[in-house]
Amino acid sequence: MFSFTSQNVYKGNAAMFNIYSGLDRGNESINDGVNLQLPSGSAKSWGNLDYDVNLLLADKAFDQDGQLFFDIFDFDGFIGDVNTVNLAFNPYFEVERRKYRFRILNASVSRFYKLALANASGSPQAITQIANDGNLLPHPVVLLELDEQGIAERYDIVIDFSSYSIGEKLHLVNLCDHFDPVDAKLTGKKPFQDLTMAQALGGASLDPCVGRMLEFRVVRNPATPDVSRVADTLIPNPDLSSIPVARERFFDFDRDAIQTTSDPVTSFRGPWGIATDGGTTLAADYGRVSAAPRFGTREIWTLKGGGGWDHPIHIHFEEGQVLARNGSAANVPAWERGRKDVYRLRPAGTITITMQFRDWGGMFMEHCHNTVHEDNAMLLRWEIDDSGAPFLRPLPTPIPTPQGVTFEPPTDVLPTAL
Ligand SMILES: [Cu+2]
Repeated sequence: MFSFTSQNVYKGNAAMFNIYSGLDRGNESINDGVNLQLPSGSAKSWGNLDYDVNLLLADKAFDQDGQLFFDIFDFDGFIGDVNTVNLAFNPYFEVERRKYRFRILNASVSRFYKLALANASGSPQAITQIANDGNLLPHPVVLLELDEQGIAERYDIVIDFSSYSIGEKLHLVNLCDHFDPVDAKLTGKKPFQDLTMAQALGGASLDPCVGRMLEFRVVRNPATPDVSRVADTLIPNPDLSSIPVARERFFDFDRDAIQTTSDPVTSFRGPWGIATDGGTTLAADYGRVSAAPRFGTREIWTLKGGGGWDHPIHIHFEEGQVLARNGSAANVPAWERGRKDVYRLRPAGTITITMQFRDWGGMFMEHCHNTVHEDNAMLLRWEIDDSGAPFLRPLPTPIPTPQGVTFEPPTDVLPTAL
């Protein structure tokens, strides 16, 4: 029974967890040649949150009694008509005239966002993107609007409020429109269009979640000078070019999946599924092993999506570097050149990534993070078991119960996992 992620996320069971390192320490005043001094604060030795703020975005819908409304039977996805930030409706945030880091998580069930910063007159303002998913980028990227942000993607940005006046108001604005004019409804299939700032603020969209979604109020000067900075080099990517490519794999994310197993716990029904290396599109069974890269090796994986959809695909355990979109390295934007773990495929798009499978054996998941697609049943299991010692092969499938976990043999091991 693993098909309740969308409902749990929708109810608010989604959270953020900051991770620090020697370079990214959460203290902006320590200048030791290693610490990047990103906006954060200085009171504590690390992990200051004064100027390092998490923003959890999620759309909701309410019924006539003011209760959260959800439709579990729309397998395209669920789109709400009310934005929340950190689960607050119509929020504002008071800022000082200095730099802030915002860590932005799209914690929606099915909605994509596309954020930009507007000043009081509605003009787009500069944003510096410094991280994508779990890693700082090799270099910061200055943008007037962020890319579309799929479900579970994390974008870290720095906004410098020092050039604005006390009393001024700015807004984070959503430019991503999910209203499908053909079906005349909000659709979870994919973003219908991305609007300009003028269109988004001018009410051109029939999507109620397009437009201003977070207000910044510039209220005072900082008590002490802003010593934070955004260096030209953040964290370079690991160079994998000298590691041979052990194998290439191909995953096709599509509809009309079939199911070949019937385990009452591990096997689930579509309509969504994944085809591995040109095989059948299969609905999720986490007892089935679909791929088994060898420990320590590097592989190249290409992920492909169907035409009417956009799927943000989350690969667990190992982060990848994006090599190409639609077959071309030139299609990979600067803000996707760090290490990632959620990859928007875009409609009928492909994305090619490379990963080295380090540190641990074990079983891992790969799934669409449109959580309605994930629940119905766009998910597969892959594992690092090296065909035997020192690992168990295949790894037994854990069966969680309220009384504890038992284990059973896999229901299926695909030829692509041999
Ligand atoms: Cu999907």
